[in-house]
Amino acid sequence: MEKEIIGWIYEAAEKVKSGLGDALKVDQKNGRTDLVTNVDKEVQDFIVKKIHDYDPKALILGEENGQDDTPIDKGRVFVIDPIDGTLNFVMQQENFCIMIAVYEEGVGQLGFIYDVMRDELLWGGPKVGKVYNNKEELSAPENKSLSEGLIGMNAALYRKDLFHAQEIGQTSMGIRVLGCAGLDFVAILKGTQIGYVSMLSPWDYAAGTIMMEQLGMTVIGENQQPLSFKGREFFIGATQAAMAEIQAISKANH
Ligand code: 2AM
Ligand code: CA
Ligand code: CA
Ligand code: CA
Repeated sequence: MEKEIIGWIYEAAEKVKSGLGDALKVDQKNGRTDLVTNVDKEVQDFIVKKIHDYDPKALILGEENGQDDTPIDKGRVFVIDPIDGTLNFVMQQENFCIMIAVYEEGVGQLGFIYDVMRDELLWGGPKVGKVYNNKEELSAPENKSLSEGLIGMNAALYRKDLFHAQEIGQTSMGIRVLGCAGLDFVAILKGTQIGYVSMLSPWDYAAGTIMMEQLGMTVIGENQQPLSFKGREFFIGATQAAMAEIQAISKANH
């Protein structure tokens, strides 16, 4: 299955790159900074068609095209974020990625995050027992504490100081705001960030979560509960040491 998925991702990436050369059709979703383009929708449709040619019974949970409320817990579910970092895609023509995850009966089996412009594919999970950066196997990052590393954050969360984001940031070596959830996961998987604190939907965190857990790191959702896979929620993903410190900060301030 993983070979097929990697093939679809590379093919989709070619469409994305040629889409960048054409005039993008950009629409607003919820306000002037929440955008969707024709490429987001076309890439999702393309991947969904490939999935259904491969497995007609597979279910789809995807950000675009009205496929955003499929339950995760029954059957084989493909979770798709066709372009993660759409605002970067429109404004920078880089720093965006394609993400796919596969869940079977609610268990994450495979995650894929493809940084299209850097040609960097992080993929893996329980189905293959490993995580790869292109062809190279990744080893588990060092279990660094919050004060030893950089932490990714959502800008609004930091500015409004929700969930004690500012104290978390000040305890760390510094915050990073990448505008693309997938790239925060890539940084964590490579060991250049110790965590990520944000407000995310299932397609934002599915692939990254599967690979983080494969490498011994942890994630939690709203109210220190497991991720719900329903709608947008508070998200923390971190090394085990940093997660304990972040949770201690949250509890101390309650
Ligand atoms: P997207 O580009 O696929 O929408 C930006 O901070 C990051 O958070 C991107 O990965 C973006 O994914 C994601 N995100 C999740 N919910 C968002 C929202 N309501 N508005 C903007 N970005 C959102
Ligand atoms: Ca979006
Ligand atoms: Ca996204
Ligand atoms: Ca998206």
